[in-house]
Amino acid sequence: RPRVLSGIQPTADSFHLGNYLGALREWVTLQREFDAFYCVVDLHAITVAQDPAELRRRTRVSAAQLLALGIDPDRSALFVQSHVPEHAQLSWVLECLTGFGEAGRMTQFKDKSTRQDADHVSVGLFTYPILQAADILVYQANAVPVGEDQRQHLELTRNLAQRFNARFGSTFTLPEPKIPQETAKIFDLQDPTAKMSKSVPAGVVELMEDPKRSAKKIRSAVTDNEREIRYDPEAKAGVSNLLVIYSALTGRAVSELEAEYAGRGYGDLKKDLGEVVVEFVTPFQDQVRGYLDDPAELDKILGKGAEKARSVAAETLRSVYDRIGFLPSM
Ligand code: AQP
Repeated sequence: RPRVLSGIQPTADSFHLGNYLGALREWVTLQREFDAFYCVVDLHAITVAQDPAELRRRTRVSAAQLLALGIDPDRSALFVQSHVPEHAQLSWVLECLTGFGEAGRMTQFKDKSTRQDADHVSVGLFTYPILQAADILVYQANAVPVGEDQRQHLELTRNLAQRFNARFGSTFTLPEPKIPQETAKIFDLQDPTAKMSKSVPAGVVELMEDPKRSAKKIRSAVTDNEREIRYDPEAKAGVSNLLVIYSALTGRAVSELEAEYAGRGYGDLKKDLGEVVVEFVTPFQDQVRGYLDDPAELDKILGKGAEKARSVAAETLRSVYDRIGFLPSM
């Protein structure tokens, strides 16, 4: 079966609606057709400072959320990145194939590094996309479900795979990004021209927050001075973002929603979408709490996932080490 890999950082108490609609929803769907490897990327998390106890807690919270969203650990390998050392080992090899200028062109690094002063920006943040390439290539993944913001990193991954293959012989599968069409980029509710992002948490709907708070955030979403409920991302970014979220959570077409809300006010749309979100997150949160009530079981699931992942990753690393000329260890 073809393989799929994706990861998410354990850097918040909750995933947000952008993570879910841009990527995680697709993770759940793809596990039916693909041999899936899904990880909580704690190595990526430490590219910015983390409190150790918080990181450990959030790693479990992240895994619990993935299970509650429908990742089936009997089907997919669900694991923690640091439990599979081959990610970091392959990353080093790929770093040695990456040009400094090439890494410097990554726009996410540029965006994130300009938010802090230079002494607080780690070298790890700079090499983050190379570790991400290793995450993907070590499983020979065919597909990578991610949001639009990851497109450039996927391109780097493909370039590194091609470069390695050209220099050392065909070794890596070239992965394709799987970026959803409608929900590739969910926007911030307070600034609908910016990506919904936990780093700038003005208008972010968190899946684990009090559902009443989410509904309130949606009711106070920034829209525009017109009255018409119409999908037009250029002229009506706020309303269009709400329609996309509504459509994705209910499975109803945007055109159907436009027709239903024709002649009605933004207040109606926001109130109804708030209810849709509450209905979605309430049972989800109950399930997450259920998984967190039994951390030993959760750790067991993650242990099993890591074992499965490691058997695949170790094989790739062995062949990489051999091709680059490392002496086999006896
Ligand atoms: N707003 C978004 N719309 C669509 N997809 C999104 N993703 C993130 N934000 C949006 C996708 O979520 C997945 C997990 O990404 P991550 O581990 O990089 O998560 P993150 O970086 O912690 O999430 P943020 O909020 O984007 O944090 P910052 O701002 O710190 O980078 C990825 O597939 C991503 O595309």
